[in-house]
Amino acid sequence: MLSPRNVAAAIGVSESSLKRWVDDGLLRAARTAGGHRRIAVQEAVRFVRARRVPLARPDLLVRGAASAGRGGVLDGEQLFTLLVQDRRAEVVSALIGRFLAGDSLADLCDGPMRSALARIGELWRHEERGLLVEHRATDTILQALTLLRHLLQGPSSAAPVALGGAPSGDRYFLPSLMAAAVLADVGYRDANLGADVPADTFVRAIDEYQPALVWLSVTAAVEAGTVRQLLRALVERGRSRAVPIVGGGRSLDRAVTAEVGTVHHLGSMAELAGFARAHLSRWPHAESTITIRD
Ligand code: B12
Repeated sequence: MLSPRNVAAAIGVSESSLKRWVDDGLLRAARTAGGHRRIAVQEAVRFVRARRVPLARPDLLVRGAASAGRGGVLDGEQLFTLLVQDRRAEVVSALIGRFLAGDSLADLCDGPMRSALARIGELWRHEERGLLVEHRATDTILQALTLLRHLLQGPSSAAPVALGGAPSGDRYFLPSLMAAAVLADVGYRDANLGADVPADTFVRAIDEYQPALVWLSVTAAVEAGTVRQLLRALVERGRSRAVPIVGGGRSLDRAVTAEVGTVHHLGSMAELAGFARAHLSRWPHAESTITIRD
């Protein structure tokens, strides 16, 4: 929880202006036992993003978020350089800076993160250090995504659940983590099962979480039969409650999703966000309005 003075200094306005925004209901605050206003970091972040408020001192708002918070550009090329040079703190602060400047999580994933990782994925062919860089970069992106997720406003306990992961044999955990973060940004309670999920665990999780949406991300070259079987099991499990199954990832085969049918095969995090937002807008009446191809 932050004091009005801290939030005011982060934004670069006077404390009295900030207190007025609170009193006018623009910024939600709690009161301490002594009657002092306290603002949750997530609420301050929501306010800054929604109103596109330029930040004077983002580091006061989020530890580690530095000058990039003013909205400097971050393209795949710059992120690639920072990752190769293992400049972790700068990667994290640059990504958080873009997020605070109003970029959606989906834009960050499909943009700089995807393109920097694609270039890093080519290094091992030419350089001995390539694999080392790949492992380090994966961990750095993981740290940034984890921090970004903490900055999102937690969904209400009534929010629908989105559940997903990667199939057995697929050890890539970033794509599924990205999907989870993007869906949390849209307003779902995300239940990320992560990488390498056995099919029966996936099905059990559907029974347990009763999700409103299920995603499957396939990055490793998993056997088509494994993916087909898993998708069939997910479709079958979700059918009674008309739960949409959304598939994506570089190795998800269009022929397989077409064969299984009723799977929404999408190509990016932005498409996932768009689909999920439309689905959420129909919630809690989604059951009667979602049509599933058979
Ligand atoms: C990090 C990485 C690794 C890490 C994985 C760490 C981990 N546990 O996650 C390590 C070092 C272990 C690794 C190992 C290997 N890797 Co590797 N790896 C990568 C790398 C650099 C990034 C992968 C990643 O996380 N990308 C981030 C994701 C989010 O980006 P994306 O896949 O493009 O996903 C986008 C869309 O597909 C979509 N999307 C993804 N999921 C979903 C889900 C839904 C529902 C929706 C709607 C959309 C969606 O949105 C995303 C964002 O825009 C890629 C390069 C690349 N281009 O991605 C290579 C890459 C995947 N690896 C490759 C290879 C060859 C290997 C190795 C065999 C050899 C090697 N290079 O070391 C081993 C074997 C791994 C194995 N057992 O399968 C190849 C795959 C080639 C192929 N077609 O099979 C790639 C493409 C590199 C290359 N160009 O050669 N790798």
